[in-house]
Amino acid sequence: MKVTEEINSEIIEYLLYAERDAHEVLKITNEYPELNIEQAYKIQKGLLEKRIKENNTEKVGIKLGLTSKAKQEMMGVNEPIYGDLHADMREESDQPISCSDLIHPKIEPEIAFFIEEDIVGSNISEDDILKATKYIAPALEIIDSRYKDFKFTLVDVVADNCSSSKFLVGEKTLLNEEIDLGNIQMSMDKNEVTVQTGVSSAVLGHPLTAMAWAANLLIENGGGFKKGDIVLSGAITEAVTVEPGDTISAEFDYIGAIKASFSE
Ligand code: 0L1
Ligand code: MG
Repeated sequence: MKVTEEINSEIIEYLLYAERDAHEVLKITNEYPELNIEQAYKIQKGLLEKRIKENNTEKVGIKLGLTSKAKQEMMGVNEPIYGDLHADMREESDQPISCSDLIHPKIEPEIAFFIEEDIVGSNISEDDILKATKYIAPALEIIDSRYKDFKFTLVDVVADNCSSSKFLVGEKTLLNEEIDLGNIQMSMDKNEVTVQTGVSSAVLGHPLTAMAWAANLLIENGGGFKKGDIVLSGAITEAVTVEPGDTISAEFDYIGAIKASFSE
């Protein structure tokens, strides 16, 4: 299918309006069933450029999605996906997050990587990622698909910046040899009841595997991890629904805990 500039702009406006107005919309593949993944990333790129202008914000990092085998199988794909994080998506633990501008938020525990130098070249390895990362931190990502009932195809979700909505990053820990990155146990509570437990190996076997995969694809697509980027490496467990009044806390081996609370 040929995606004209007009269709591109129309889809971008449709998805940005859904986010701005906090209302769910029908997935774009209902109207454009032949859209492919390359076209979806092109739509995502245009959407992110427009979002930056409209919200007077800037890119601060990248998030990886669909990094667990379980979620990939559920969607019938064998690759993760990526989207951007903007400064205005970042929240802090000491301020409740208002649900008034969210549609049907869910939260997931992740490990954040702080990139200290541009990652360039080809065949980026897990070791290259390690060398370029100085700190890691516990993180929570709030995803809020703009699509009705949180249901979509791969193409839909890529165009929608991979459901990105908000994120929180906790205190940084200097990456050191004592941290077994592929075996970080995590426990997440909702209102003081444990709702998810998991281990970092749920992220494609090892978060560095997911990071190296993303670095290579990003470079292939003309981007890449840059000095200063915060990268959310993918959910360790299934996402959990949140609503006003909820408090979520997640505790990780080696790197500590992080909390988020939600208000009307
Ligand atoms: O961050 C994520 O893993 C979400 C990716 C998109 C799929 C979803 O919204 O569940
Ligand atoms: Mg995520």
